[in-house]
Amino acid sequence: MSKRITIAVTFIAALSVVVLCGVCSAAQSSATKAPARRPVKAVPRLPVKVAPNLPVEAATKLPLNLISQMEMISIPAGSFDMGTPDSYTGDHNLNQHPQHSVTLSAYTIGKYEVTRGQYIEFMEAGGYGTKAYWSTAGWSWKGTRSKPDSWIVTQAWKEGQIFTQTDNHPIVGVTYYEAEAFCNWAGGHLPTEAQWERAASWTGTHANVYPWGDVWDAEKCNNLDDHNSAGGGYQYWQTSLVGSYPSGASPSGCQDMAGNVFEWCKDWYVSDYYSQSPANDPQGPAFESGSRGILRGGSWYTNASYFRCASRFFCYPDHYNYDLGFRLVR
Ligand SMILES: [Ca+2]
Repeated sequence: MSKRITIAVTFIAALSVVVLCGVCSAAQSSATKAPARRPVKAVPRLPVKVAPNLPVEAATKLPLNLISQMEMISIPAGSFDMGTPDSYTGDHNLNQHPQHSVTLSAYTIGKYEVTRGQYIEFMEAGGYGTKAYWSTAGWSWKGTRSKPDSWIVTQAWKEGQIFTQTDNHPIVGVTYYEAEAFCNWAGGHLPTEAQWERAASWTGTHANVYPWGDVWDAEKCNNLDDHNSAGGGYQYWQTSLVGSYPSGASPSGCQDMAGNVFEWCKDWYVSDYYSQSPANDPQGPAFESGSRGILRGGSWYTNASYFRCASRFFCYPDHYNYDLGFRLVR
């Protein structure tokens, strides 16, 4: 692209206030800082490790930096098993019961997480500043912002631990509201939880525990324990170029459903929703003041316990983080 917004600011000072947490301790601007909230989920305490500052990689692996080139996967109408069986008693199994059958209308979902290049296109087209693309709550939150607070090229998540984002890395540092506005501009919406989980897990007859199958394999996604130098996972503790783990694709062909970045879903979180949700095209509970958005899939910052397709996490919609992005549904 000939016209590009280039922001190459080392952001260590600004982000040094970020609480180290892979789920819900996102940086929050002082302008919108809310009263202190308890972390939603505890995360493992990580050992101190200094990562090398990678050179900017040539973003030529996949032509993903234009919205017109976004690859969408067609998901046919049908039913699938959503949630976690009662027999499962492992990590992060709360609020995923009962496992239940859900019927969805046909839809398409991004093969990859939305990239930084695609988000730049949205901004350059004027979408970020157009009220029509924002929810009422989102527009109110946006205020005078002209760009996300932390989508910069150089992500510094701890002093000495820095990684670099190219146009073909997933966008990070965007709130639920900013992800929602992008999707509206792109003619779609964030995945509902059901759409996300169906695309991540369903083989046609069986809900995989992980996108690729039922057995954890750290080399099939970008997570704390993988050693895939192509993806840049373990070596550098950073996002990877989208699509760097093709062997970890879901049965429907979506990539990085597990790992790389957590993904915002459209639904708002209520703990017992699965016991009352409609059987057809569930859209989640209604938004209320204090509602939290759903996150799915784990990230480069989390370990094995976060990657089951049925696992649910949640976070306030004005949070953003260096391991939090999203995917488009139309
Ligand atoms: Ca992901």
